[in-house]
Amino acid sequence: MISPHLRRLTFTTVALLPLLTGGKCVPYDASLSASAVSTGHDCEQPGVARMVVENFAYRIQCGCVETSGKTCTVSPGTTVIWQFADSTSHNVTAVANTFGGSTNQLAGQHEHLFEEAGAFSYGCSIHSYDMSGYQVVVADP
Ligand SMILES: [Cu+2]
Repeated sequence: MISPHLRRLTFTTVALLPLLTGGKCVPYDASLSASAVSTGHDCEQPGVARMVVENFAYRIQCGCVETSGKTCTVSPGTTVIWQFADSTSHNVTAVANTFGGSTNQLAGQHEHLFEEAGAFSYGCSIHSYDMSGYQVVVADP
């Protein structure tokens, strides 16, 4: 016979399993490397796309049509969130100031609500050699 304690432990594990594995999106988790984070999924919140800034690159996490690369396509009304997670400070700076930008950040996040259709180029003004040519494309689905 299974002890009540063991039964409760088993129940707890089974009950938590869907929470651990069933979500459509993988929210940002600093304990995971970029390669371990799934991409190309809807984010946990509607109307959001997430990028992680690490290894001198902006990587798509969720909410973009694309699963990788320098272009993130979203529909109007999407808030793009950049999570800073590198060992050095970076920023998000819009080319031609089309949507402004962030301060230089080592941690934390920067977000911008994209309401108008268009292509919005951005990069890191500190490391333009490595971190340029990125864009958010806002297009009707
Ligand atoms: Cu940078």
